[in-house]
Amino acid sequence: MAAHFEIDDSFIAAENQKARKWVEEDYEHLAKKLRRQNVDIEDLCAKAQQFRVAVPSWGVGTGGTRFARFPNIGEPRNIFEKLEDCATIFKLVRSTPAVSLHIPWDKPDDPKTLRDFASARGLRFDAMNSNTFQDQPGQKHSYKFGSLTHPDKPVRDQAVAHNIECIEIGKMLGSKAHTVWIGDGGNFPGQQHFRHALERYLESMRDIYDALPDDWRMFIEHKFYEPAFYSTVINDWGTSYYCARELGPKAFCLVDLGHHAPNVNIEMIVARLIQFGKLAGFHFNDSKYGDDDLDSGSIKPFQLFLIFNELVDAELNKIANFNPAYMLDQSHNVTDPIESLMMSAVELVRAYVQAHLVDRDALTLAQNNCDPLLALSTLKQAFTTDVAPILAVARERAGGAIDPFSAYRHSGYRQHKAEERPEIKGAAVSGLACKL
Ligand code: LRH
Ligand code: MN
Repeated sequence: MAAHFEIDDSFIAAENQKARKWVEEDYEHLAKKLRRQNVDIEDLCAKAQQFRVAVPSWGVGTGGTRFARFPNIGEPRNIFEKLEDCATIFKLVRSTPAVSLHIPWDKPDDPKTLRDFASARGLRFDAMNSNTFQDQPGQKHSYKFGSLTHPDKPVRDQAVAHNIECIEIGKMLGSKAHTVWIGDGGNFPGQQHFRHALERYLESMRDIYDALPDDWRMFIEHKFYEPAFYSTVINDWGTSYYCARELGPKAFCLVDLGHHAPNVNIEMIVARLIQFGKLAGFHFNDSKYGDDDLDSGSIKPFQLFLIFNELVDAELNKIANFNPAYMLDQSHNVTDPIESLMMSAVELVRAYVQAHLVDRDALTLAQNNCDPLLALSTLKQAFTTDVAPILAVARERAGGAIDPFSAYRHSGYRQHKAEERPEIKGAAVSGLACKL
């Protein structure tokens, strides 16, 4: 395999040299400010260094819409090149050592070779994702009218077998979780029998659940619409929660931020799932209207903070069964996917550290004294604290870049990849030609 350009540690060290002076000044200034609030900046820096979020293999290729996809230069053409790009993100931001794969888009010819390629770059594999929302070439039964809930048993059996195959591949890759999102639903009133469709879903999911190794978890991902435009079988957290309860202790509810109607109080759904011990974790992204899959924190940063406020409250109170898996699930139609995924990972660490800045005693007091504005301003004080120096120092101490954005651009990585990865005319990278 021809030499592949990689950003090396000496380049990152040189880039950090340019930025060190300002970051140390800002860090010292913030440390003084936080000391007045009896907060030790070093505790927050350690929290930032511990934060982990998985990147989606399908996120490093350029996404599109049903209208068009505008390929970028140096697009990854296979799972190995996708992992190269994931490794570059990890090298610069240090909080993304895990990659979430989608099958069959990333189906490896030899799982061991893929696992070794990943671990040689410090990467491991997070939750697996099945795909019964597209028909594959040569597939016996179409998923046009559904998969795990299809009226015809042979179609459901085919979909169950595919999910079990994903779990088998995941076992060889070291994954410990399996995410099931299905687009099953109807476009017209009367098309589906709502109760029977859900019964068929549970029947199929029980077969998949039984194939899970003891130390695995199953993540049920709900979505209020699309690709079905009238009814969706697993449309909201309530239905997901009922199914997770029905299936058993290894089943949990995954919250994709874009899978809710505009203005739904997602942080409250998170608090419920935490309280019920069924929070699987997240597909982080942002949106203004539908499942827009925009960069995390780019549209509603305060909502992202409020979600992490619930997560940190649970973490500090050692809530039972609280072990959320954090993943990004985005589509990058007009940006360099590596830049978007880096910046999104940074936004998650920012929200997490700010949530750790909340004065929880003051908040509890305000809540118990029915003092709404004191409660809100206690949250806002944390949300409006610029923790960028902490995030930068945490990255640097972990061997990453103080300023990953400029370091990446200065590296010319994308241009190098354009030379190494001549575009295959008309070939779309396996994944979502248009991100649903
Ligand atoms: C569905 C979804 C799901 C993935 C797909 C790529 O909208 O969020 O998580 O399987 O995107
Ligand atoms: Mn998702």
